[in-house]
Amino acid sequence: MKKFFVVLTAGLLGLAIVFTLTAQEKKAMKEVTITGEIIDTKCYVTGMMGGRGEEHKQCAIDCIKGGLPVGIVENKTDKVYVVVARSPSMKGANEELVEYAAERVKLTGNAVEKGGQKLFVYTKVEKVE
Ligand SMILES: [Cu+2]
Repeated sequence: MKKFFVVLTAGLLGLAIVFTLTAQEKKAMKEVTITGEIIDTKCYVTGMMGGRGEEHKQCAIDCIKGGLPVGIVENKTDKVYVVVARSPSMKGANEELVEYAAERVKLTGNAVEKGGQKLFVYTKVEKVE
């Protein structure tokens, strides 16, 4: 009986959380796929060595390996997202995405915006040929 109440309480709590999500948060939970270039956000915003593209590729590799936040510039909109992995570990996306530095990829996941910060929480990456 005690177990039943624990399960019931957990269920109600879950429902309460679902119903308190704002419309914007619900939209952010929808999985989308975006296409864009993998960048290191520091060089992109400072324009260091051009900040993106083929001429900046080695710099992007070094910066992403070094731990600078990895991002994506969406092709269609030029919006920039800092990219993080959905994985439950505390690891960032740098280790996985460094091989795509300055390349075009498709990222699947959730685009989230809060306090002016755009974040893309991805579950899948594919190279665009
Ligand atoms: Cu760089």
